Amino acid sequence: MKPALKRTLMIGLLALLLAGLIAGCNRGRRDETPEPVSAEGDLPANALQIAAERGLTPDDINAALKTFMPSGQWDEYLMFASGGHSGNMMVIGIPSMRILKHIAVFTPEAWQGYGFGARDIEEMLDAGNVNGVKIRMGDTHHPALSETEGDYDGQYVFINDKASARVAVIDLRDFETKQIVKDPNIISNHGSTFVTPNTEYVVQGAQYATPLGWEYAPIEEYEEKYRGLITLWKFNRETGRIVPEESFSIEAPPYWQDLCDAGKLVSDGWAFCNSFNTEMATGGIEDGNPPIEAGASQRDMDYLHIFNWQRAEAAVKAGKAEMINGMAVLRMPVAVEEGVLYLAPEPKSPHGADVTPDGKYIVVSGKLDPHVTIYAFDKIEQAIAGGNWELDPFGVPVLNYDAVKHAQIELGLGPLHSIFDDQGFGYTSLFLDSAVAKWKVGDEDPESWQMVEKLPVQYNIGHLTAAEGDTVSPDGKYVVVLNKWSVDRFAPVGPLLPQNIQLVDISDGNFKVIYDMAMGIGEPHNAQIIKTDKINAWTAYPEVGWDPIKQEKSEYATLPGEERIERNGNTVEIFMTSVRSHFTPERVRVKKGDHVIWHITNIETAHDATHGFQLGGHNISLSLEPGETVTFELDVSNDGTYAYYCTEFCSALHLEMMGYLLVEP
Ligand code: K7E
Ligand code: CUA
Repeated sequence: MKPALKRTLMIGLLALLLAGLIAGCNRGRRDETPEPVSAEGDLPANALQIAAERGLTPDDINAALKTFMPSGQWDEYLMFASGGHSGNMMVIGIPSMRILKHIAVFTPEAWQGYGFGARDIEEMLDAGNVNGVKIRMGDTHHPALSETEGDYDGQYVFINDKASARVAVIDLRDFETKQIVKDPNIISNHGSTFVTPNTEYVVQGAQYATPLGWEYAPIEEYEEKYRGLITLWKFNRETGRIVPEESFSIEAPPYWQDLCDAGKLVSDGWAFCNSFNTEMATGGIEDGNPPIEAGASQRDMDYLHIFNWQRAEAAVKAGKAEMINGMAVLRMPVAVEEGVLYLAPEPKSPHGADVTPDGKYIVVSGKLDPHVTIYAFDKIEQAIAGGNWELDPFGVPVLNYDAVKHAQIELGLGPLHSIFDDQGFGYTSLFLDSAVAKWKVGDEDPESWQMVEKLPVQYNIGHLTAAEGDTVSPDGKYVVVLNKWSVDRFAPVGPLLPQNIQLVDISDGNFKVIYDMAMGIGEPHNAQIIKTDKINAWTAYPEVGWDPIKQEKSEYATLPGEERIERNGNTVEIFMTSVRSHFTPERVRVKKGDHVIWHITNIETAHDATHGFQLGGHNISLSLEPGETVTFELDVSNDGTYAYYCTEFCSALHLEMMGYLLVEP
């Protein structure tokens, strides 16, 4: 037997042994359930004493009992929260509010080996570069779980980058980012991401208007040259990728499009984006103009954008779009002609537009208006069919407000976003009031839409979300409020404070905050909450030598015994394996000036047997999950002696899991 093969076999055996040990003590969920307490109250004798010593109220005890997660038990729900200007996304268990994962999306993240050398990931991040500028940050706002018939299906999640108008696709088999696409015609998005009911499209509304392609145009020519945009990114569920060639945009007036929601059931085929700054203020306080925030808040009404993506798709297929910077764009006059785009007045500087679970109503919150305004979809259809409109300055029909407005509910100050439960209630965040308003979702009778009660939250709530609360079948049970300010809620940590994410119990008629969670790694804007059992995540990649970006076996997969170093002129290619507690080969010799292509396959298949790889002095950090093959490339410009080592404490001999890169002068 060759010594190399013998060694590999020995290492393999050792790995198996260790894997067995780990599997033996790690069965996931608690499998031996101790006898639970009975309802008659056989609590430990000191329970009340502990509560008294800690100064807990009955409400506190109730909250603790509802959120405590016994060791080894799983949360019932997973919340996918944006990370705001951290550029990433978080997965949080509910009701425990434990952070389970920080998913790297737009911003490099060393722990996950994301954006520190791994070649496929660098290429994916580079697809989001703008005009040759390497973009390695983002501002994520609205995660959207993939849907089937208007219900979350647990397969994918999408999220936007507001700063550079990009959209990312994350595969929920491994919770990793697979694709980043850049809109070629806008530079900021906000009404993004939202999916159509079968994830045919990922919807993206723009925000700050620019000329299409963000080319230069004097700001004095704002009305002529600047434009808004709504993009429908076509999603292919089989490949798990957005298909830019089958995607298209709808040109819109240079109002600042804001949040969007897709119609569902009766309103399937339509989508709704509100907008602000229909004043078309552009600031210029230096030139004696009103400041932007005042200029953009002068009118009593802004415009809800109502568009039909199915008609738009048909018009694009019929060749009615124009290619602009490589993207099919339905220009405004065509969109109007084809019955794709309408507007409806909405009060005043609105923020959220949310469709009720039955798809019949659209709820709009005006930031500077104490009401939510409810539009009935059938009234919108009637107004469109009856031509009940006037034209805006860009020739887009503005439906008659009184004809489409169905009801208004006065909720309080600064309404932003709305979400729904399973008992026929809506919940709206009130930013200025620092409260959540609970209201009755009514019916055809406008009087049936009624305010119920208000819950103070701490403080200045932005979005709120509920268990499956924006699907066709909300679950109720929990609302999570994402507060912008925490002020005095947590121990001081310097001037930059965490946000305060609060869990609200809405089960059985309750309406109470039961958990405060300090969110110290980003400013989550929106979040979605899915039943944990809808997720079918892998515990290891399906085959050893897996390429997670392509989701297939890698051509560089290296199995035990196949490890080697190949030299071809100045290019050195390394085929390495990792297994507890060993990288093979252990010595890599190259010469200064060589180009190194380095593949590493983690040949482990055991649950949780991840290795990391960092190479000092070269900015290389990889995460090698069980079965994964990763490639990085390096121009070795400095001679010297460098250590590479495993960064995951994977075994008792983890510290010994290292090797030397010897760069000869
Ligand atoms: Cu912060 Cu939806 Cu971006 Cu409201 S958005 S809060
Ligand atoms: Cu592998 Cu530590």
